[in-house]
Amino acid sequence: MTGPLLAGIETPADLRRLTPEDVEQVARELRDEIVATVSKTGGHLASSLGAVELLTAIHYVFDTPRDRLVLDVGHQGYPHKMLTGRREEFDQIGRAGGISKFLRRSESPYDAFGAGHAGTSISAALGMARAIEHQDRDACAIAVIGDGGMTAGMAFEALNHAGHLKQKNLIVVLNDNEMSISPNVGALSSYLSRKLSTPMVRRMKGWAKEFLGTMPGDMGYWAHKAEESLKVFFSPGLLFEALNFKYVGPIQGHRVDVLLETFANVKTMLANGEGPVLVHAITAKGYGYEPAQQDPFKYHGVGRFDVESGAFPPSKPGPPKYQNVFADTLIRLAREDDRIVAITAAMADGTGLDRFKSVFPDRFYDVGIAEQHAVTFAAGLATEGMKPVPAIYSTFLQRAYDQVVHDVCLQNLDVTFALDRAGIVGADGATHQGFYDIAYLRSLPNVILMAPKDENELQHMLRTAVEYPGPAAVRFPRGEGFGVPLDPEIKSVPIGEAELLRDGDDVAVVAIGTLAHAALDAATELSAQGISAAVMNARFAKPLDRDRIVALASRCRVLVTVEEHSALGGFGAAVLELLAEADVQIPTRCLAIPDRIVEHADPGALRAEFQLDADGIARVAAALLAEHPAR
Ligand SMILES: Cc1ncc(C[n+]2csc(CCOP(=O)(O)OP(=O)(O)O)c2C)c(N)n1
Repeated sequence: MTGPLLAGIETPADLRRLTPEDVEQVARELRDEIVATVSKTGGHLASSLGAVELLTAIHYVFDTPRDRLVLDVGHQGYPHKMLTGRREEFDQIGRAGGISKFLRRSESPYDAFGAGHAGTSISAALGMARAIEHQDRDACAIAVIGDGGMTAGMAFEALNHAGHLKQKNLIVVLNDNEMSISPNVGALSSYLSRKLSTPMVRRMKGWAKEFLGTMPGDMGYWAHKAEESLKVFFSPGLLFEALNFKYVGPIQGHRVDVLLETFANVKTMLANGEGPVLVHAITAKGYGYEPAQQDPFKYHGVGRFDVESGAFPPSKPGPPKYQNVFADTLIRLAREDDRIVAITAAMADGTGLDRFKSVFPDRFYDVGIAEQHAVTFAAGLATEGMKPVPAIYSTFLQRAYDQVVHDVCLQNLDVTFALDRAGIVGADGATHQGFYDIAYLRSLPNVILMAPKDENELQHMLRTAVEYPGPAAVRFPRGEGFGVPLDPEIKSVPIGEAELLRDGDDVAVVAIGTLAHAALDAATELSAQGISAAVMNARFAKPLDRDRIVALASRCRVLVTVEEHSALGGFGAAVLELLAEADVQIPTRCLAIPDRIVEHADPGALRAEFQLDADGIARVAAALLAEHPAR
């Protein structure tokens, strides 16, 4: 269903051959095709629709890829992908072997910088702009960042540095739709908001005129002056001008004519040495597709839907999602203990904490896309005797590593980290995989780290973590639980205690997290082959249950560890360290995510590929046993 103009665009050079009037038509065709395709593939709909005109105009006016275009997060990049030679592959977005939902340098020379996490674009573009200058090339770097992305501390670090350098070939385009995934939060967001700069400024200008009009002499002139300075004072530009940026805006981000003219002017400004420039474009998330524009939150990341009505297929009743069990449990615990407060970094919906917010609005904090601040804010709360629970995806807590080390663990503060999306994430791919948290946490002092085998154990572990007086983390996966019954009473788990789920004496399978279930199924398969397998649910990656693991390893012939985490520095590595230290010699295989980049694919297929399913575990265990028939 590719439109006639779009069909002729293989690269932005083809776009540049069109007339400015045609560019509007290209934008319309892009929008239709994005809606039609995403309705079948799923993906980031509303953000991409909101950036259609912006990205098309940038590719038209600037000479990409010579001029470097850096998109923050990359989730709004679908129009960019379609204009840069990936239209044919677009229906495979997020599928195994298909193009990524975010940006990858390996995917296209037009993806100047890989993305997936928010807040990085200005730093990267500044680095590029600087390199271009070092190498005496004639080009610029353009960062496109949302008002959500702008809440990331890194964005300000970069603005500060760019302003200091007075980087002449740098453009920052602020794509301001007042939305993060949910409505954006923060003082900056209200500062940027038109609500401040229109009716209120008008009222203030009126008062000023009235007041000055009562003054004698040449006050008409001064009234006019005052009006002007009020306009500047309340213009969102002041902040950026103070950081040495030339501020252009606010402009209407869906008017192709306005965008083309503005970017052409900005190009001239750069040529005149007036950079860095910040272009403030006002856009509407979901623009041009009525259902998404009405409810951009619902259409931020979508599955399949019906284009005509905007309706999603009815969700099949299934087991509860981990995030919801987490949030519901936290609500129950918070009813008992008013020291508990919940913190999210712009993921109230994804973490389930929107439920907590509706029950305890005063004990809920959305800090914006600011994981570093979230962690140190939690640390501060903990110093005063509160029990903060930052719920942050495993992949996003990476951003706040030093805060975890320096502010929480070294001070042994009572912070509970709820690490959602730990393990394989599926369509979101490499940037979002939760593969490193065991490694990055277990090396830290004071922290305890657990992973539940199912949603019922998640409840108990959350209580354990909250009651533990120091830093504690619970990692749990994306998606639905197993549908196991949830114990009505939430009991804490003894710290560092593993549980033997099944006894056996040939093979010891020691699993952490939800793969304990696959390990149990593997044991059933092995017993059909006459192999007796014990299955242990380790529960804790730190502290390990030394006694139980050593006892089991001492009486079995081979050992297999299982985890949905990187093999390097993970749970299996911890078990090997323990066995070495305890002088237990046992042939061992560690099943884990291999040391390579794992792209988007179906989670089940990836588990099978890495032998992290029942068949794989059974196969590895049987082969290991065959290699070591006697001990
Ligand atoms: C470090 C980090 N934290 C959280 C996220 C999850 N996330 C993806 S998009 C998004 C909102 C981005 O909002 P904005 O930059 O305004 O773009 P919009 O979707 O509104 O166009 C968030 C919070 C992320 N990608 N990276």
